[in-house]
Amino acid sequence: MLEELDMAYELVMLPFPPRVHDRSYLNDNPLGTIPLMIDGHTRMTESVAICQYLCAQQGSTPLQVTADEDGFGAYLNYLHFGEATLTFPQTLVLRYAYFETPTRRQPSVAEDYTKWFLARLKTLDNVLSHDEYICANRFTAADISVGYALLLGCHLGLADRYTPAVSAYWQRLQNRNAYQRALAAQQKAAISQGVSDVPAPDVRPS
Ligand SMILES: N[C@@H](CCC(=O)N[C@@H](CS)C(=O)NCC(=O)O)C(=O)O
Repeated sequence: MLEELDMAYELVMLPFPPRVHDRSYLNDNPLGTIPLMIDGHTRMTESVAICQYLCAQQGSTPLQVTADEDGFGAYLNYLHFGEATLTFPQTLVLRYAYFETPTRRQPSVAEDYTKWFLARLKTLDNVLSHDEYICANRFTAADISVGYALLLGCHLGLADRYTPAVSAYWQRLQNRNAYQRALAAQQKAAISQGVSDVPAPDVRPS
């Protein structure tokens, strides 16, 4: 979002999950979750709210859809669909396929919620088989929200189970210059701060 908006920022990387590997982070964010965005006195931990906040900081940006536009309802819906509906089943896959200790892993739970995630993704097909972006006929913060879930799906090894329309959409999102810059910024920050930019597979959040 920051790269798309061309806003200056400092990126601090943390070992994942910080609640286990960097407990001093709990002083900044008692939830222990990432992301945490700090802007002056403002502290925010909800990704979609951060996107909305950054849009508002810009005043006017095509990345948000305003109430007087046709796609306003779809924009709000998909903005929240990404974080609320798509990443929820993914967190169960992450936990029960990767983060739990081997004896507590639940392959059947992981597979059930994988299927659930993939079924929810299919609902995007109706739009993406004829539109390039998820709403308003242009790239918006809603694509960033849905795109994050597709990125996480890749880390979970699910990309080859995306439908052709979703795969093509995900490729379009990855081709964006801002996305490429964000990945490069993450890698540079990880190297200079001595933190891996890929979550360790065998840690266990409580
Ligand atoms: N609703 C939050 C979710 C934040 C969240 O749960 N982040 C996960 C990573 S995607 C996390 O930090 N988990 C580590 C933990 O719970 O200790 C958002 O909008 O970003």
